[in-house]
Amino acid sequence: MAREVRKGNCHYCGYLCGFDVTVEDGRIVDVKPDPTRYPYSPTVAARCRRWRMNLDDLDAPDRLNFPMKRVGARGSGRFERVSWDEALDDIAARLRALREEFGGRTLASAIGGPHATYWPLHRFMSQFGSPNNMGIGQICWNPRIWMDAVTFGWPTESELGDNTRAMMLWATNPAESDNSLFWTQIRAKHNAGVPLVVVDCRKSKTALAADVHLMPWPGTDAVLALSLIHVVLQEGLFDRDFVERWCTGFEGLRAHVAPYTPDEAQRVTGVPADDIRRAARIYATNGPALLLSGRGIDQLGPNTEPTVRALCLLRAITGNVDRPGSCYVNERSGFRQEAHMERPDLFARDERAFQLNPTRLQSYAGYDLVNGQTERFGRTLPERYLTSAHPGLVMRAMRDGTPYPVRALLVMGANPVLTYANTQLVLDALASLDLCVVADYRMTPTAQLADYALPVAAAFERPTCQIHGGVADYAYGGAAAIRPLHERRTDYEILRGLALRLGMGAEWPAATLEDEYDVLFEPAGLTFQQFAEQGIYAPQPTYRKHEAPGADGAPVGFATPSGKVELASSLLEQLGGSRYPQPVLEAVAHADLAHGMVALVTGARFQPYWASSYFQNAEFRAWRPFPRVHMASATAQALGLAEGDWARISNERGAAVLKVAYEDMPLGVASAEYGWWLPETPAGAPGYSGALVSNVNLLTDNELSACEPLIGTWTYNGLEVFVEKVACPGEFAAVEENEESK
Ligand SMILES: Nc1nc2c(c(=O)[nH]1)N[C@H]1C(S)=C(S)[C@@H](COP(=O)(O)OP(=O)(O)OC[C@H]3O[C@@H](n4cnc5c(=O)[nH]c(N)nc54)[C@H](O)[C@@H]3O)O[C@H]1N2
Ligand SMILES: Nc1nc2c(c(=O)[nH]1)N[C@H]1C(S)=C(S)[C@@H](COP(=O)(O)OP(=O)(O)OC[C@H]3O[C@@H](n4cnc5c(=O)[nH]c(N)nc54)[C@H](O)[C@@H]3O)O[C@H]1N2
Ligand code: SF4
Ligand SMILES: [Mo]
Repeated sequence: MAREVRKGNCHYCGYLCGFDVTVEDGRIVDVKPDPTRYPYSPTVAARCRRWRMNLDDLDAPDRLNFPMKRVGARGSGRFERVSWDEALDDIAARLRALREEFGGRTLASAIGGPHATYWPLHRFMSQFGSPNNMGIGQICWNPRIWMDAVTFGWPTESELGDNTRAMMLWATNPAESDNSLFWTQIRAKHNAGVPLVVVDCRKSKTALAADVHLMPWPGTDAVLALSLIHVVLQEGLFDRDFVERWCTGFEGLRAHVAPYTPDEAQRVTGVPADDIRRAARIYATNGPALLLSGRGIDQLGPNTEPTVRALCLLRAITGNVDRPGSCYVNERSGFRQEAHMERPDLFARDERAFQLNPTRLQSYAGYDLVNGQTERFGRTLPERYLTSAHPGLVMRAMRDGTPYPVRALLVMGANPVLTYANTQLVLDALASLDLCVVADYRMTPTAQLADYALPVAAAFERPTCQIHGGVADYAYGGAAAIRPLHERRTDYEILRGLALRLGMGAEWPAATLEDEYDVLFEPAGLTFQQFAEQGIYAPQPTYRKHEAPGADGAPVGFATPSGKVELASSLLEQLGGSRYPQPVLEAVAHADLAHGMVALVTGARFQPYWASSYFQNAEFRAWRPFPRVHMASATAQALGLAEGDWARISNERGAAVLKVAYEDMPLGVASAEYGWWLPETPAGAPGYSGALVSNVNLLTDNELSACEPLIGTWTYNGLEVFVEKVACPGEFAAVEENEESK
C-alpha cells in the first residue's frame, strides 16, 4: 500500500494551520499539526478542539458528495442525485433565460465569513452583469477598512511586538474567537507585566484577564471613545510631534470632544469616570500601544461608523500609527490584488446604477472617492467586497419584486437562514426565487431551500490561500493533500463550469484553482507551489512610511486628500457624513425590566462552534449542548428567571428560545449566542433542521432606514426584546433530561 506524508491545511477557522497528512491510496488516514509551518505553536495545537474533525469530516455521512437537485416543492428538503453536467447545464440555461428577461442584475450572490476564496464568485458576477453581490461586510471588517482608509489612507494592521507596552482590546474576545497565536501572545505579554485594558459590555473571558475592564452599556462606545480622547487631550498625554507634523483638524477635535468629559461619559455609558481616566492614561502613556477592535462595535447600526472612527483618532493622537509594536499601514500587496483577480473591468459601468445599495461610502461612489486617494500609492481596494449590495434591499427585492425582480441567487460559503439579519425575510426571499443554488459542505438550512445543493471540496481536498482581500501584504495557505473525494469540486471549478456554459470562458483560462494561484503570486516572483512549501508569504513590514521621500524629495505622507492623518475627515464630509465622530444616542437600546424588556446583544463568539458551523459534531454538542443567553443574576431575578431556565426572547419579528446562564454585565443587558440549528432533526419546512428554534436572527433586521447611512451597518448588538420563562423546547428535552440525570 502506498503510504505517504503530504502537506495540507486545516480550514476550520481563518488561520489555515499547516498539517502533516498521511495519505494511503488516495485517502487520508492521519493528520498531525506540522511543526515546521505557519502558524504552528504547541499551544495552538493543544487548545484547538477543531482540527481533529479534519479526519472524520472527509467521509462524514452528512457531507454533500454529489450535486443534488430539488425534486419536491421548494423547501421540502427532497433532493435527488444528478450528474455535474446535468446540474450545470440546467443552472446555466436558467440563468441565461432569467438574464434575457430581467437583465444581469436579477442574479444576486451571498457570501459569509472569510472561509473561502471569493474573487472567483465576484468575477462571475461581473461577467454575468450583476452588481448585486451581498456579503457580511457591512457588519464584519468593512467598517474598520473604511475608517482606516479615510483616516490614514489605507487599512492598517494591529501589531503586537516585543516593544508593545500597553494593550487595549475593544469589543473583541480573542479568548473565544481566536484559536490561534494572538490570544496566547496577549496572555504572555500580560504575564510579563504589560497592562491590558478590555472594553466589553460583558465580563467576557478576555475581560476576566484585564487590568482594567470598561463595561459600557451596549452601543454607547462612541461616547466612551470620545471621552478617552478628551482625557488624553486634557491631560496633555498626546504625541505632540506626530499631531503637529502629521495630523489635520487637531484644534477642531479638541473642541469636538470638550463635552465628552469622563463624568458625562459615565452618565451615558455607565462606566465609572475614574476607570475612564485610568484606561486613557494606560493607553496613552505606554507607547507603543496596541488597540484592536472587534465585531462588537462593527454591529452597532448607526453607532458603528462614529465608534470605529473615534478609535482611529485615539490611535492617531497618541502616535500609534505605522509604528512598531502598535500598528502599521499595510503595504501594497506583492501578489496580485483581489481587485485584479475579481476583474471589475468585465462589469459594464452603466450597470452600477442598478445596484441595490443606496449607502454613500460602501458603494461605488464611496469606493471611487476613497480609492482615488489610495491609487496614488498604487494600492487598490477590493472592489466587490467593499461595494457589496445591501442585503436589506436585495432580500426585499427577491420577496417583493421591487424596485426590480431579483429572481436568482448563488450562495457560497454562507448560511443566511442562520446568519443574515431577519430570518423570516430570508426564508420568504429564498422561497420566492426562480433559481437558488447553494454550494456547501452540508445540507444546511439554506441549502434545504435551494434548487441545487452543490458539493464543495473542503480542507485537504483543495488548495487554500487567504489573502485578506489583498489589503495587506501577507498571505498564507497551502496545497491540496488529496484530490476531492466523491464528486466534490472547488468553488472555482463550479463557477468556471457555469462560465464556460454561458459563453464566458475566455476569462477563465486556468482549469484549476492552483493555476489561478500561480497567476496571483506571479508579481511576487513565486509559483503557488513555492508559496505552499512555506505556507506563508509575509515580507517584513516597514514603518513610518509617510516620512519616506517622494519623487520631489518631500515626505510622501498619507494617501488622504491632505496627505496627513485626517482627524477631521474631508472624505466623510464630502460624502455627507461628519468630519468628527457623532454618536447617535437615539439608536441605543433601552431596558425596562418591570415590563420584561432587556437590551440584547447577539453573536458573541464561543467555542467550539463557529457561526452556524460544527453543530453536527456529536462531541461538541455533548460539551456545549444548549444555546445560551447570558445575563447578570440580578437581571434574571428581575425577570423571574434563574440559571438553567429556558427563556423565550421575542420582539415584533419573532422569537428564539435559549437557556439562561449567568455572566456579569450591566443590569438590563443580555447576550445571546447565535448560529444554533440542530442538523439531526428533519430537513425542510417547516423546521429546517431546527433552524427556527434558537436562532437569534429571527429577532434582528436590516431594514434600510434603521441602518447607518454611510456603510449600511445594521444592528446585531443592542436590540430591545422581551424575555419570559418557558418550558424546555421539545428539541432539547431529551438532552436536558440526560444532563439533569448526570
Ligand atoms: N445575530 C448575529 N448574526 C451574525 C453575527 C453576529 O454577531 N450576530 N455575525 C456576523 C458575522 S461577523 C459573520 S462573518 C457571519 C457568518 O455567517 P456565515 O458565513 O453565513 O456562517 P457560517 O456558519 O460560517 O457559514 C458558512 C457556510 O459556508 C460553508 N463553507 C465553509 N467553507 C466553504 C467554502 O470554501 N466554500 C463553500 N461553498 N462553502 C463553505 C460552511 O459549511 C457553512 O455552511 O454571521 C453574521 N451574523
Ligand atoms: N468560536 C468562534 N470563533 C469565531 C467565530 C465564531 O462564530 N465562533 N466567528 C469568526 C468571525 S466571522 C468573526 S467576525 C470574529 C469576531 O471575533 P470578535 O471580534 O472577537 O467577536 P466576538 O467574539 O463576538 O466579540 C465581540 C465582543 O463584543 C462585545 N460586545 C457586543 N456589543 C458590544 C457593545 O455594544 N460594546 C462593547 N464594548 N462590546 C460589545 C461582546 O460581548 C463580545 O464579547 O470571530 C471569528 N471567530
Ligand atoms: S486554529 Fe483554526 S486552522 Fe488551526 S487547527 Fe484550529 S481550527 Fe484549524
Ligand atoms: Mo465575521
